[in-house]
Amino acid sequence: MKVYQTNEIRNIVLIGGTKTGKTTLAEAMVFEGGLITRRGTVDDKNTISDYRPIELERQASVSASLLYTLCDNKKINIVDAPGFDDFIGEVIGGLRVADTAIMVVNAQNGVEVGTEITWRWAARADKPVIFAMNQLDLEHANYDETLRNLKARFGANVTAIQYPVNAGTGFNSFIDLLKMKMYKYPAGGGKPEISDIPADEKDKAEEMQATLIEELASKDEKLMEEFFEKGTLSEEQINKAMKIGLISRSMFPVLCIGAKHNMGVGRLLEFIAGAVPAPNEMPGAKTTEGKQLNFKASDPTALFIFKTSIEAHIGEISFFKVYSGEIVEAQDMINPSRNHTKERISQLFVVNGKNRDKVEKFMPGDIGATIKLKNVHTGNTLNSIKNPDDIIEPTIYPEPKFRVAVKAKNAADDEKLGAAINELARMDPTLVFEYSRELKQLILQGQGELQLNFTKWIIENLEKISIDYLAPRIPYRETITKTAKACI
Ligand SMILES: Nc1nc2c(ncn2[C@@H]2O[C@H](COP(=O)(O)OP(=O)(O)OP(=O)(O)O)[C@@H](O)[C@H]2O)c(=O)[nH]1
Ligand SMILES: [Mg+2]
Repeated sequence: MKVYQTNEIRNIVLIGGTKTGKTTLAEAMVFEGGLITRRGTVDDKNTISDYRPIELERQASVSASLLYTLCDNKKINIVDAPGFDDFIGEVIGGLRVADTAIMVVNAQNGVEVGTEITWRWAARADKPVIFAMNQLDLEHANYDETLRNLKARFGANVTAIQYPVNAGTGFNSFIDLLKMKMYKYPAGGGKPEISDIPADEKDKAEEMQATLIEELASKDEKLMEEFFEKGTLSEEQINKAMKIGLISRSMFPVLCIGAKHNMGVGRLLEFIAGAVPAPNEMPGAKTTEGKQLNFKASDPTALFIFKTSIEAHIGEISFFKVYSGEIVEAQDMINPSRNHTKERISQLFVVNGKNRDKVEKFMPGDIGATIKLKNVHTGNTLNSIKNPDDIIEPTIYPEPKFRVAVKAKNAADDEKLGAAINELARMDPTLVFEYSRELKQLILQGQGELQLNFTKWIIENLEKISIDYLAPRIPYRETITKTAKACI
């Protein structure tokens, strides 16, 4: 595979409420880029992103997947995050390394609890947000109402750059206000027919475009001058202004999608390739000592491990983003957070959900994976030997909300269970594990019941230890309930 340079890389994370179509959209993006020849569906349990048995059983994502696609000579790395709030740690990890969040919204339901929660995390991470209004083919899909809803919740900077001509059953066309063209998709989706805007949509499209272009021009003084002179902006100028608006979070564009039928997906990719920031157009990482890492290829290498998972037949996989320098196979690295442990990067992979391909090198800003590291926790920094001490600022995760006591079914497994849970907690920072001397129980805490069920599934299926979850014991403490007089 070609080695992509920093300016040829785009990093996005798909976030939003449950079942808004993030995984379906990810599959369509990878398909559009020609990296898979058949589009799987969540309903047929054959997407490349939702592949863990528990995801197939529940038909929902429980763990973020890394994928990538190609468009206009750009490599677009995609983190497909789960929508369920229990897995918010996966959203936070994804937001940490992505340069832009794609907020997927169900056009029938509008803003949902998950939309609000993930919006807040995107704002906290100070990342650009693009709205992908999906499921426009649902019977009660209502674009105008959902757009009003988005503006009411997230501000007037939420701006339509496309609108559907026929939302609801039979949806197949939208008007693109940047291209001033109509995109019409064949039944079953695929390549659109791109044509002039029909006469009965012209007035509406022109009015919406005028507002949009004026708003874009306001992002940059020079563009504003040019806009007043010529009355319009070129595509290149539009992309430049859009990028300024995205980075400063003063423009949140809304695009039209029908992910299930692959409608609008190719155009979304083109928009990402042209208008969203490359990694080095966003602030780099800061170290705990205040040093700035700036995605320079000639600097010493620094990798940030944003996710660790255990995969059947492979073991532990570490997912990283390169914040400075280059990383090549067989490179020796140092982990300053684990007593300066030495780690050898034996193999490097580009990952597309359940598929992996070996590569020799990653440039700064890129996201990839490696295996067989000895002692690396999620959130650790791996440095080249030239800069062994830099620690990239850690990600802040929420406090646990839910707790259970854990017991091995077979007492002989107790020690193995302790080791396994410790390992899981170091991979997932939202899991907290302790032995309570007071309760004499192993206590596991997390974000919710579903997350702890997923943890149980890993312990039983991948670690091969049968366990029970019990209610934590109530601590017995003597309480003074009435006053008494003592005779001295
Ligand atoms: N009609 C219609 N259904 C869709 C569309 N996109 C997704 N779906 C369906 O919506 C359901 C949820 O899709 P997913 O892709 O799993 O949604 P998700 O956001 O990844 O879900 P979680 O990861 O569990 O939060 C599935 O049954 C999809 O087939 C769409 O554009 N139109
Ligand atoms: Mg999903």
